[in-house]
Amino acid sequence: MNLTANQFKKDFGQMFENLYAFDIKNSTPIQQYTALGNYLRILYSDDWNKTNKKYLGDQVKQVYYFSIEFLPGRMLKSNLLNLGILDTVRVGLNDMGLDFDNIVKSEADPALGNGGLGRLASCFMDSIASLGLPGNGNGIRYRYGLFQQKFVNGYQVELPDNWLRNGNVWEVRKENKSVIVRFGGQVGLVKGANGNLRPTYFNTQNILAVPYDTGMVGYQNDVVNNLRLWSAEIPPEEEIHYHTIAEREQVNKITEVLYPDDSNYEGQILRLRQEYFFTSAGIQSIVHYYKQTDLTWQNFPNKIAIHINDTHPSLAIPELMRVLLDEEDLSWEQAWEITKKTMSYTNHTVLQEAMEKWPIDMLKDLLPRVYQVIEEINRRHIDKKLPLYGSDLTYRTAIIADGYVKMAHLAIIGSHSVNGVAKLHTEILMHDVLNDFYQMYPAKFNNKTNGITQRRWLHLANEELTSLIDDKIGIDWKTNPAELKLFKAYITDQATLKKLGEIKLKNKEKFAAYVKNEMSIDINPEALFDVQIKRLHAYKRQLLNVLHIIDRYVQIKEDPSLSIQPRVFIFGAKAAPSYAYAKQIIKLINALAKLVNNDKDVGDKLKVVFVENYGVSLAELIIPAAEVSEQISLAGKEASGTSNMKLMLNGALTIATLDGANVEIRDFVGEENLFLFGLNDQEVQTFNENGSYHPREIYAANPRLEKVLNTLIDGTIPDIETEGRAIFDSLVYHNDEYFLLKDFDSYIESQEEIDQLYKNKTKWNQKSLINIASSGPFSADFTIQRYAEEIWKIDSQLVHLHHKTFLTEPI
Ligand code: 26Q
Repeated sequence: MNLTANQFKKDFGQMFENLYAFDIKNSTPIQQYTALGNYLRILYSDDWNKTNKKYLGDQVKQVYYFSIEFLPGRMLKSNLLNLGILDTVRVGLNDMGLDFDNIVKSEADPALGNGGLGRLASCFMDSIASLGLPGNGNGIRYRYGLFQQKFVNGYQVELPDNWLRNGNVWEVRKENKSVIVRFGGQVGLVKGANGNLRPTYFNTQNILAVPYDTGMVGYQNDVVNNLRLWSAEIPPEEEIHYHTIAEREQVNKITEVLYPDDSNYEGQILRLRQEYFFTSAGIQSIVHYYKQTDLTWQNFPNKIAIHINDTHPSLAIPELMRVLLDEEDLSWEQAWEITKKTMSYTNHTVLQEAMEKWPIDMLKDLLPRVYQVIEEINRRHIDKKLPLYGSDLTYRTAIIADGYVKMAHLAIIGSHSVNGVAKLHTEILMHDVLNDFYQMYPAKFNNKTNGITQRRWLHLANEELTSLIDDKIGIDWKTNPAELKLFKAYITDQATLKKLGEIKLKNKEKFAAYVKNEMSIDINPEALFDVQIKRLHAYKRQLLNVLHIIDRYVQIKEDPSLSIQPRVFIFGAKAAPSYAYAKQIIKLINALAKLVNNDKDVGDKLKVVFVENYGVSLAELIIPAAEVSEQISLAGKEASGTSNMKLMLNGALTIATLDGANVEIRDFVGEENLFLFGLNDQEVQTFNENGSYHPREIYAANPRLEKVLNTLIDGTIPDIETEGRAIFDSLVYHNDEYFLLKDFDSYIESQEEIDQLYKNKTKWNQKSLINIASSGPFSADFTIQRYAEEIWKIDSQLVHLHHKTFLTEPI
């Protein structure tokens, strides 16, 4: 976009006065932010409109990414960057005497997701637009996002996240595109226009789904795609039926708040309502759009791809069937062919407790017609597969069984593609968790290793590192991340290595200032910064990290003159409010932090910082300051992980188990440039199959570990009587489900290697540089290119992309 600083100042100043009717000199940062956001939205509105018109006019195939979570982060800077006016606007605002960083911080960070899955959806939206691909997001406009986390006496307390308090400059309410979503009632048969009987709903509760659209601005390519989030309202014509406040609230409740669980399934009816609400609204809106063309129904899958992000939107399958059968009069066979060709599904977990299944009666009462369709899908599936695979295998794949509707089964049977999110994860799906389906449909299964957008996670989050890379290898890595590998040429360039170290130190100082300001903790920027940032879950093993910290503490207390590499252990994590064990671990970390941070014997040798309210914005501050990336989940449990990629991209060295995408990271960066430890997934499986793991024996035989564990119950760490005992018992007496004791020794050993390496700054910076230079393959641009080519069959609409495939680095 062409814009000079002078033009900007003039237009923006005018815009501000039009909006607020007073001089910008007297304004607050929030007002400045609001005006700037409005200014930008208007600036790209023409491209937004044109992009939309082009897709419709050229009848190009489009993908719709259905996700119950999107976690976009603040959008001001990324829109400025993608519009190509970040520097211009920064200069302009500075000339006007305004504080750009303060304006940026005034934006609420929309936490409309729990963690990895939601953030992935947003990285994908950035890549889809930046590649010029015709793609749309479909989700929920939660009135309240993921809870705000506070620590009170070391315990997690959850507060509502009122992210819309000051409005939302990026969204456009499109009341004219509203649709009705129906719940409950009964199904009857009514004669249709062609004389056939068609199923019809009676006595339903009708909810108005109102879309709010947000532009997804592509990276300097004039493309603006659409993210559509739905909000539930009372239909105006039905106001008369809502007599009490309680009745009205029932409607608002549907899109009131994001469920804060990310790995533990609970069969709550409101959650099911949310799932059907945004799925049905999305399907109806796509069908309306499609009917503007004069294409036949058979052409539907040639023009529309619908992607189901985990099973949460899997009702899209019976819902599309319902619309095609009941409203468009297609035959079952026609509708089923179209549906299967349209739908694709990504699995994000192997944890049994996270697999969605709904009690039959709940689904049947809430969605009677959808349930009939699911029954028929199931009946035909069983009929067809029984003679081919026999009854054991076939019935294990039933959608309806044991009183439940199994959503993963529905998603697999109703899609043409099923993918995992990292090589190992996909292997485990094929050969273990979903093996029954893999036997039936081998061709549906494929891997799409996750990726991250280098624009937000390097360019915006780490501008200093970006300038260094730009200086050395040019700027093409921003559109072709494979070029990051050119940075390897500087592996022996002392000046570059030194600069790398200086940039890291600066980022550490910035984070240290935040910690001082917010938490009144002094951390030494010269210490090693060790980072674990992700949702709190037993399988992710934050507790193993804690055992290592306690081990250091014990050593220092035994010999206060001990010479040891000073480290700051940094945690960021929210726990699901109902996840008691995770909350006990939070309390433990906070209690340990209080103990070590105030112990005179310890001093700078050991600090523990648990930041409150971890989310996208804090990640942008922490990741550039990180030197060690903790990716220590029990092998076989983490589907992919994506913080591993962001940390590597910013020069952190990884300590990892061979889990999730750590496997590919190892492949690309080389075994000598990261620190591997612990059991592999096969070994874990063998222990589990044989029941041959006995943590009590390890406890009894390993005095070093015994000392560490005893601190949980002997009063060394104050104020954790209950939590310390529960955690100790889970490890020593309740069989340590995640093999912490087993992996302890090899983890400690790797951590010692890290300390040794850190002493040699040149070698450390060399490995850091190799990590940065090896992270190109983990760009979401590559991931999305593979989804586009292999699953969605959609093409870039950018002219120059027709001529060359610019992404060259396959995983
Ligand atoms: C389900 C039912 C009811 C309530 C909540 C949920 C629910 C919500 C969110 C279940 C799961 C999630 C989120 C899962 C998630 O974030 N998974 C992560 O996905 C990342 C992207 O693929 C991976 O990198 C991580 O490994 C995986 O844990």
